Amino acid sequence: MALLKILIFPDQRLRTVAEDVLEIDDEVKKLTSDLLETMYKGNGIGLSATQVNIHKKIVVVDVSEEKNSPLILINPKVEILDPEERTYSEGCLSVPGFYEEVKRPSKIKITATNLEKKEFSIEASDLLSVAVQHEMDHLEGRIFVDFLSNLKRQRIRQKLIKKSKVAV
Ligand code: QAP
Ligand code: CO
Repeated sequence: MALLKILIFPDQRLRTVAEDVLEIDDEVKKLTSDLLETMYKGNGIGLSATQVNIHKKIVVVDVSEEKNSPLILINPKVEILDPEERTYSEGCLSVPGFYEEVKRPSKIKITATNLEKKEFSIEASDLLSVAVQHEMDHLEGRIFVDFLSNLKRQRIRQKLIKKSKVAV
């Protein structure tokens, strides 16, 4: 297992569109395990491969209280079951220290492949639905700050740029 370095907004590499995983091999298995370790270490509930500069369609999510229910989604696809939007305060390990309200469809159906190469589908609402939509956005190069006003996004951008200059 290894901790991975997370790209911080406005790093342009977060805008890369991920490619399909063609084969679930040892490299993919190692990556999912490293993603989970990195997510748990950062007290996150979701992390995408994009955020660690690996541009493959892999996300991990764990919305359980005990942090013992990892969900691994390879080549995930989403279908909206209830388009009525719900507002949730979202954060992101790539946007540390900022939480803002985002509206998304409330209920979705996710179809993905697991590490056993089996396709599976689950229905999600509430936090799981938000987390999966947020993580799948990363695979398309989208970040939750894209849903905010230009002013809010620019403020977050400037603050994170300043912080990265003093931190290193
Ligand atoms: C996406 O985000 C998410 O700012 C996952 O200082 C978040 O795990 C979906 C985190 C909320 C739905 C609701 C953020 C950790 C973790 C921070 C995360 C921070 C430390 C964010
Ligand atoms: Co995120």
